[in-house]
Amino acid sequence: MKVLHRRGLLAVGAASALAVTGIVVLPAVNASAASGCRVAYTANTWPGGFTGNITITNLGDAVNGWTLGFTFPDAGQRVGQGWSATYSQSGSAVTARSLDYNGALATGASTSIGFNGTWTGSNPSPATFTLNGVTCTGTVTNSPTPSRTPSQSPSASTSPSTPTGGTPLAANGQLHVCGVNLCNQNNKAIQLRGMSTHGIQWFSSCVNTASVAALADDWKSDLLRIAMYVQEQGYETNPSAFTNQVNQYVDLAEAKGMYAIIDFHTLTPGDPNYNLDRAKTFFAAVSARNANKKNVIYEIANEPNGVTWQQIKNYADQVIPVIRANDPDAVVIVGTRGWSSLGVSNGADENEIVASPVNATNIMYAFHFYAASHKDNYRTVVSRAAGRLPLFVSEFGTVSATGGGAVDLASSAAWLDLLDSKKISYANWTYSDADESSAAFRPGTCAAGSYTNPSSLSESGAWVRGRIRTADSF
Ligand code: IDC
Repeated sequence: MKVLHRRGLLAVGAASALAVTGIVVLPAVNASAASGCRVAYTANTWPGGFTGNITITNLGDAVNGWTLGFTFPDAGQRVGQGWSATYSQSGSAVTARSLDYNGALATGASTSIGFNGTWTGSNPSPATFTLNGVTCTGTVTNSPTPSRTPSQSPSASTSPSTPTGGTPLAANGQLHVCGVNLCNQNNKAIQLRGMSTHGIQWFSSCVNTASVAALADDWKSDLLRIAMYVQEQGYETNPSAFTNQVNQYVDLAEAKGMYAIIDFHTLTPGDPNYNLDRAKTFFAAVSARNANKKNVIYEIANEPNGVTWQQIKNYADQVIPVIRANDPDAVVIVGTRGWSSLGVSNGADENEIVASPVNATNIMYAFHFYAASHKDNYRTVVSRAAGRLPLFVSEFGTVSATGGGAVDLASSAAWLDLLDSKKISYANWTYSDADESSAAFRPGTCAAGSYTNPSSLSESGAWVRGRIRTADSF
């Protein structure tokens, strides 16, 4: 069992003071064919602590893997040690994900989970239970299967502003930069949350109709970043083939209503000007081909390193007009110094960009982080820079900057909470089954095509999926 938030481990033996028992049945938002659930919640509550027991009954079609969502009255009630599920909490919203052994629930089947918690303020009575995004009313609803369910998060299921259908692309249309934010066609500031491919020269087996469908429908992702390496057996070895491959992935994302970032994945050498001619050729081709699509965002240089901001700016000032000539309204992401750290990894910060911005409108600046390597000093800069520059976290990892090592969930949560609070969009490295801890899937998943099997997810993938599939507020 993994416990994400270990605050307040409690002695269960203290649970003698007060017993509260209740069955919670709440109003419905239903979304898929034959769905429905019933939740029975009982608790022992005493000053400052409580034990919650939840029995989930699946009334709809059989599920293979489930996510239970519920909300506390406010953020004063915290889930501590839990059992029979993987718990995470964001504000008042709690998510419990099934484990390997209890994820399969046939029609009518039940399973029980529980946790110890702490509370201040309001009594810790959870409300609005959802199972795989469908509110548990105790009844079954049959409805046509939509391409996406409207809501996965308990907090959002109570929010009237949440859209009740459609894809991210249908809801938002052509995007543009508005002040420091990304705005949709209604001029509303939005946040896109999604995944990055691994290098498409290595992991094309992980990008196909089924995997992209899983990303849209199971992960509720808004976004697919297409990481086209330029070196390392990438674009430079066969420009037309890689251009075609990228375009094909743009179409896969569009067909599922997701945005697509075309990432010109420069890494080594770190000076993007080394690839300036290739960039002009590539972006001329993809911007002409995709000019009429609304789902494309261009990222012109993944991670500049070993260069000054002026060299990056010089590159951007030459590549952006090539894109604009064909696709004038598309958002463009510009990499920043020090592996897109806003310069922090080189002892600088956003001031050098503010002092000398790229000569173009409708652009955002890339910030990348790896949660186990980049912590408070980076967060301080991002928090401040977010009020000064339009930022897009086009790549982040839950692990170290090597792409491996231990998953750091505490730092990852601190990061995503910050990004959520600033409406900064993000893509996680990687939607692949690479044999490294940053990959969302376990090795062998892509060959097997088992993208929606919960046991295919890595530790990182399970956690990131839980974050991404909460409801959007478009
Ligand atoms: C890593 C991959 C790894 C590959 C390596 C070299 O995870 O499998 O061998 O690149 O190409 C970045 C880069 C991204 C890195 C990633 C992890 O944008 O290409 O991927 N990372 O090291 N910046 C910071 C970390």
